[in-house]
Amino acid sequence: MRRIRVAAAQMGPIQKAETREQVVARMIALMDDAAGKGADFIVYPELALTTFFPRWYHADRAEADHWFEAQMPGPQTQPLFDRAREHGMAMSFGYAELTPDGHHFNTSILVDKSGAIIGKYRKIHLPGHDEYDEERAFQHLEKRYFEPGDLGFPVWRMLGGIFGMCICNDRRWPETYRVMGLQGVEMVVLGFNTPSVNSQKGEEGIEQRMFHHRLSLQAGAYQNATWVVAVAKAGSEDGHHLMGGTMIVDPDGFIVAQLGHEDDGVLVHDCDLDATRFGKETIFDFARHRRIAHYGLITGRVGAEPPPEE
Ligand code: CDT
Repeated sequence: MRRIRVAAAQMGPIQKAETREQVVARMIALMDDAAGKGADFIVYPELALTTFFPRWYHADRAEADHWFEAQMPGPQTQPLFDRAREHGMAMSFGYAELTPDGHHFNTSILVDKSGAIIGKYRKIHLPGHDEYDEERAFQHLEKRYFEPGDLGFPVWRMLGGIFGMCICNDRRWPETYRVMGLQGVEMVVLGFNTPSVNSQKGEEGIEQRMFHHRLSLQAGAYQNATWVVAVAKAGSEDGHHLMGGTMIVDPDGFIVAQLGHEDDGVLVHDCDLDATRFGKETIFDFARHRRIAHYGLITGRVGAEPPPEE
């Protein structure tokens, strides 16, 4: 048994006017709660330090730079790292990253229990659009403010296990999990900001969106025999509602814990990393069963190309 006690630290809404100091104080309160419950590892949402700013259009992209972190840890986030080290707790959280040479990424990091950043992931599947779209009920400008990630889907050894990260929309793509699965991942952690209504299809509401969320997580977990920990930023940010749905999925694809509210709160669960073994050694023993000679289109073709009509 290799038991990791994970705390999925859901965050309620972060309003535009909220400062980094206020948000970090909320994150520390969640961490203290998780520490009281004996957690080894705390996972926060995507873009945990700010409101989901890609819903706001700036004609001049540089005006959005104040949402980005040029340093990690920086003066405002250092207290979070300090508290994690005091608790001896590993952590992962998402933020908008501005690199020294001016690149912008939607990033998450993995921090070990000594407070050292041991892993970085930059979101690869960026949803939305890059110009103002008046057809949509609200904007989703991730393609305007971020570049696609350039680090692939690595995994890292930590706490006696193998961990990987992805971010929000990545969870809907089977390739995300499989690339990590091929490196033996035992726990995938991810944060998300998912509007509860489809901006291009008003009748697609929270029920359907929650179904697709669960479907994606459960399939990814089962097909790669890995734990999946998914953490929401939820509730109404300046009138824009994000769904909840913080949950933990086991390597058989079952939801073993979930939060039923949209506020700040921790969901704690003991995850046995050895529970990944059965699936990895039987039905999803990749070395025995995969047939890569037939998978070329997966990496050779981006969009669907149906055969010519007769
Ligand atoms: N943050 C993020 O990736 N959200 C997307 C919304 C998709 S609609 C453009 C998601 O997949 O949940």
